[in-house]
Amino acid sequence: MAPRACLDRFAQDRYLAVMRAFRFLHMADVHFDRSFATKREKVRAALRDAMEASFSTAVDLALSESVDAFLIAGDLFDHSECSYRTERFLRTQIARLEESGIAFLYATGNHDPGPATRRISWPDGAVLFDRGTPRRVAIEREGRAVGHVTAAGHARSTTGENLAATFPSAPRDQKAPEVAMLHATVSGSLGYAGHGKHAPCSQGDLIEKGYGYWALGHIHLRQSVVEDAAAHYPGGPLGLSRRETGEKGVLIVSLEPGAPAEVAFHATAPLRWESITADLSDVTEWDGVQRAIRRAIDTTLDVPANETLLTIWLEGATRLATEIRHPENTDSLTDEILYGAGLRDLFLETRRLRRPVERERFLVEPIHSMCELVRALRSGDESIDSITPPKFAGEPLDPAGKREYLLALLEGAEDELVDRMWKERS
Ligand SMILES: [Mn+2]
Repeated sequence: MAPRACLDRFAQDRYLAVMRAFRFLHMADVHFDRSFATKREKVRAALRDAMEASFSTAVDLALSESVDAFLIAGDLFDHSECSYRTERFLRTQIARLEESGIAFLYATGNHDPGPATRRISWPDGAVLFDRGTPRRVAIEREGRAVGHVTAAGHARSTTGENLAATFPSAPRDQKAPEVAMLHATVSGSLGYAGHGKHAPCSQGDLIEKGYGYWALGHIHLRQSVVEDAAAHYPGGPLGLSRRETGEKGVLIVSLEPGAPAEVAFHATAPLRWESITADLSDVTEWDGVQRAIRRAIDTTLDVPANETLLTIWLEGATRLATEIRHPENTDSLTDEILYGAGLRDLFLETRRLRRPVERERFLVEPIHSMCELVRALRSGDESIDSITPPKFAGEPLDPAGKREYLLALLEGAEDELVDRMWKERS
């Protein structure tokens, strides 16, 4: 094995030297010093460790892949303060890159705009883009340019202007590839509706500039956003909440002038969030509840339990629905399943549980009219905006976010209504 591996390595180095491929690691949305929303302190500490572990695994990868540059497309920090521990950690990691001649480039995002990053003592070699004006830097390897990166940062926490449109067109007839880096909201990307419109731009804005690759950040869902050009969101190197499920990591990109970018995802996160459902239909006693949940875990979770922070959506109609929803019962059940299954963390979602109801009760007034109203709201026949308060928990929400939230609340509302109103009648 060893001689072959050496030969491959040698061949690869020769290939790089001849073809002048520009190879880099693309990361975004690390959100260092994030406060994680889980009530278990041990889990919060584990997530913090996992964030550093994922970052240092990415640095290991950059070293073993001999990339030319390490790119971070914004939101390296969760907020404008950087903890002592994080600063020390980052400086150590950037020093490891520098020792291997790998350039470190970081463009700020909406969470860590301009002034925040200036408080940190960055190593001399680190290249920061913390202003909104695009700047182009050459990435050199052994004295010659192997690629160029043009990037801009967010100077303030709210940047409503189209920063991508202010980028110069990529210079033509260059021997080395041209890369652009930006923290931006590209319209039409998966999940973009739920995001603040920070540095909004269109896919066309990216295509027309002529770069070989756009290293994007902001949307945490890994994806290629443009069909006719290489423009990618890597997602974060660690899931930050129950909504950010699945493998998390970084992209290794290889780029040659005039050729399509080669983009490979590498998982680096040691912990992950997952979400599954457990059907409790017709379950009538507590043992049955426990068994149904364990069965759902055994049959649908295909990753190691001790690396998983799991959300289980309990579904179906059961006479125990109200009992299960009682916080004390939910907590006891959570603890039992969590330790029994050896999970890292567990959240039981009970909102979709229903009590079994006899359908004829729906036909009795005023229950019937109430249920019709809920149905009309859900189907869009009745405007959901008419029952929407302007703010939720003091925060203004965009219309799409409000609608999504209210529709989630209305899930199973008919059964709930029948259940409550019937009791009042009898
Ligand atoms: Mn962001």
